[in-house]
Amino acid sequence: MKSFLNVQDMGDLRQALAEAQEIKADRFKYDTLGKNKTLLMVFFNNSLRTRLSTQKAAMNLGMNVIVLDVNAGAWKLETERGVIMDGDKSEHLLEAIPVMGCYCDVIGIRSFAGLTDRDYDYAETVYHQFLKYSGKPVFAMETATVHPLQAFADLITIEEHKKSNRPKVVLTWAPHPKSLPQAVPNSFAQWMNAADVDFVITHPEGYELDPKFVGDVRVEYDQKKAFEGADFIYAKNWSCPGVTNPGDYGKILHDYHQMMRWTVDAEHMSWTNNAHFMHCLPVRRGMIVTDDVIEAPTSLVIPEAANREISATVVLKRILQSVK
Ligand code: AN0
Ligand code: CP
Repeated sequence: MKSFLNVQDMGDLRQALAEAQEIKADRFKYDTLGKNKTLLMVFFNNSLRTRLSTQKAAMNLGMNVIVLDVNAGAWKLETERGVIMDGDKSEHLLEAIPVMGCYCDVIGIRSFAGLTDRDYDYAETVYHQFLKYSGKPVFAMETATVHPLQAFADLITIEEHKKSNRPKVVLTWAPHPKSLPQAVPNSFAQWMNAADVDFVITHPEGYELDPKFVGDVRVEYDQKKAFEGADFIYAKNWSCPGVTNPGDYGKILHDYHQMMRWTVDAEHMSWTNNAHFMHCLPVRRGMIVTDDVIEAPTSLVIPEAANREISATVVLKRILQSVK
């Protein structure tokens, strides 16, 4: 595997889940695979889970790890080509990337969405520049539009907790005071579409996700109807994807106080089939979900985070096997 961005890069999901199970049974099974190989993790944004779980995964495989926080200690980077660099940016990404490639064997990138230029974000411009100019295999640690390590960990978690062969999984929008990317819901939808689940999405009108990720999945604007019979509730906020109105890209469409009826509380959970609650974290309590729901025994937020180590170990193992 030379690039990990979409579910297709993973191939057969049954096989991927089998590898996840193998790693979970013995996470050090491939502890010499990464000997003398270096992972460089490049962060353009904050992170707790991705930073720790991906580093742990690399250590499981015997790799060395370098972490670069671009906004804390590196030169300020220009990302656009063709600009006259007379501002506050000292270095261009087009030199920085091949330089980074000199010091490592694999690169993980958290590039995040700018949420101002839809075309720039949805073209995954920064990720593809790394792929093109680093000369190394590259994987997404949440890019502008996708977060596949999260979606893979979520799929592993659903597989471990499902009570029927084809559980009902509901992705629900929930309120948040700041504009957030669509990367998590995009990847979650893409991976659920490829998995053997009954998948439904619910959100207020205007937050339609890009068809490239959701395909023809059922969108139910009535949150209560969507929740009926659900086995898993996956909550997440996202800003306007700008599918029907590109001018609204990255915006919050309504005053969030008006949207608080979308917060997942005990009444919402009572509409379901005693569903598990899921969220990728970090989560704002009282906005996305109430304390009682996230603290309930049916909440899977910590197992999901724990499975980030497993998903990252499988992905890095695949990458190392392909560069050997
Ligand atoms: C980020 C997001 O919504 O994409 C990271 C989630 C993994 N969340 C925040 O910035 C709060
Ligand atoms: N879920 C997740 O990716 O969290 P971080 O942003 O803390 O890495």
